[in-house]
Amino acid sequence: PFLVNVLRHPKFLAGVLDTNFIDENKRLFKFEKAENRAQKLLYYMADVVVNGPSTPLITKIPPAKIIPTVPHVHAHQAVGRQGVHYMYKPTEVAKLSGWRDILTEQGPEAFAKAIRAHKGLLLTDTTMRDAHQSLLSTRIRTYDLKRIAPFVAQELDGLLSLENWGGATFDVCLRFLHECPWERLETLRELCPNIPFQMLLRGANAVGYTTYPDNVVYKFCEQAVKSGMDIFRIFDSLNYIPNMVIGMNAVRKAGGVVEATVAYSGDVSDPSMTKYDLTYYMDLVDQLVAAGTHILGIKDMAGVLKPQAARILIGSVRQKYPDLPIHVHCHDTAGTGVASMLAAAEAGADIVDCAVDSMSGMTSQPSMGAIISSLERTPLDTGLSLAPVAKYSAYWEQARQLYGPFECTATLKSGNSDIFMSQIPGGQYTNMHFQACSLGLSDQFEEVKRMYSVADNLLGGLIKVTPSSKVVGDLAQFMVQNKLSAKDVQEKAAELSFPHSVIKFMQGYIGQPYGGFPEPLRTKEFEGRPGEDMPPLDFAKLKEELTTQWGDIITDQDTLSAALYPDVFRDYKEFRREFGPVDKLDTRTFLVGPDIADEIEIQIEKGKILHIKLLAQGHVTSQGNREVFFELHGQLSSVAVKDKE
Ligand code: 3PY
Ligand code: ZN
Repeated sequence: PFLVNVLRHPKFLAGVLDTNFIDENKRLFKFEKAENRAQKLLYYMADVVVNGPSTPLITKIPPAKIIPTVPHVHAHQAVGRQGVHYMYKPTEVAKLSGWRDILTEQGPEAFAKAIRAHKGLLLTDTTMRDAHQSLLSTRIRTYDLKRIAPFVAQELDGLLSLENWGGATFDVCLRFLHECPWERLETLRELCPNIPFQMLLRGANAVGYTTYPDNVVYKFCEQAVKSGMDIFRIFDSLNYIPNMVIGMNAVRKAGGVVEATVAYSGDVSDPSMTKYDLTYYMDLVDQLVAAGTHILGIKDMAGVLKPQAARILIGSVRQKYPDLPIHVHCHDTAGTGVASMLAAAEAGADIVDCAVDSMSGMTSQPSMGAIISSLERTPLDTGLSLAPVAKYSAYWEQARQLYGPFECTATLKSGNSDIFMSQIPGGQYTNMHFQACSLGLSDQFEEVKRMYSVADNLLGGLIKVTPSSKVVGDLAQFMVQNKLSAKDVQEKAAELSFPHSVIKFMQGYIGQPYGGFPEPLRTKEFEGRPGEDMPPLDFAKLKEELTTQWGDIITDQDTLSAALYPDVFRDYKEFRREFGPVDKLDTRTFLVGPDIADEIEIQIEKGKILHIKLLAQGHVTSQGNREVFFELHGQLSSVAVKDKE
């Protein structure tokens, strides 16, 4: 079977095999006997059935018993009721075209020029990243992404990009989904070769929450490009340029498209809000242009960029930089998303972000179908038609029901314009709402929202996005829990044991805030860029250590995962060693296990499908084990698991 992978590899097909092939493609040679993997998966299902979910479920909504219908595509389908796997034939790959052709043939500068020269409004689809980060706690699995990816490649090939990686997805993949984020990226790339992929890079924090040594950021970007990433939206949570420049240089060196991004807070249409005014933003834009960004991103993470503010800000950038492609991102928390994106487009934005209809709205991005239809037969017509969008949306409407345990609508029923007061980023808004409301403390959410802006003021009025938003949120919650007013915090600053994130911020660990650190909380330890003095990470040594530790093939991708998230990576490896390739299970089975008599299909590799039926659970033995009976390919198979009850 692994031979088949090798034989289908593009480099192999193109006949450009060299002596480095095995070394660069260790993933292809990484295999374990199918029987072992099958046994581990039975053990996983037995454990979930006996002891409950392996990943914490957030709501009480069960995953629906549904197999989302994949709209028809032309790719060759390996037949399977659930484990549909698509494999393009080389002739089919050749037929696909899209914006990625310009990028791969002519490079980032030409790509940026082509965006600017394009007449209609271009769209980025965030369904595969920010939409589920905001609505479903980032829990969408590769399994469901890869089923729909060929449809997107074929039917939505006019999209400028698919945002499908980065932000919180990297961490959540490893930590909660027990799957490899690199494998996700590489799989999607294979299935969708024609549309550019886009990711969110947190500047010097890469896809983490803290500063890493510079060489980790460089190596991360280099590998991301190798694994198929194209466009990097780079931001810093304080708009601290030195942190962003690290990311920008790393992306440029790796050959990716640099989309340096201004994170937007405040309100440029309100003359009374003076800290983050138009001059502040234009000054940032000047610096990012000078630092050589290919595209300028404007990122409204809380959904507070009102239409009038979009006209002012984007209009000013467009006027000053006629050749600069502008890409705008927002959340629809108040419900102003579509209006703001239309205003941004009219003021000169080239690209705006949206999510497919059934994954749009509220704390997610505004609706793709709404934007497309609003612009039909206008000079900004997107050229995309609603028919495939409707099919794509229908898929996600069904697939979303599998994620009931993470569904934000378990508590959140509508948008809310009070976001203009609190300015909480989309994903954080959903999380905080969950936290308060699932404890039956809806009133407390009102208090936390109010306190969020009080905390923000105490901290000097920050740009709020991961991780600075966490600092503000943690302080707000700390104040609510301890019944502290702003005055209490200021007067008792020396005695209070502030949350860790607040202390780290005050010490300068996430960067320098615009306007400086606020008194009297200031406890700054050092000036300048936090990563400046960090010694480079020795990747060769880490890879060797991991290889010794796991006695296994460790890829460069694994080494990067371990560099970014050492503990999470260790847990991931342990989990997979015990339970096997759980990413191959359909989502319902992964989350809650099969019901008795359910017939499960698991495609553990191309052309190899396991047919499994859960038969019964036995009694607990004196050693505390419980036997679980399955049918595997019609044969009785039993697994004993420790009953943890
Ligand atoms: C992230 O950093 O993950 C974000 O989505 C910020 O908006
Ligand atoms: Zn966002």
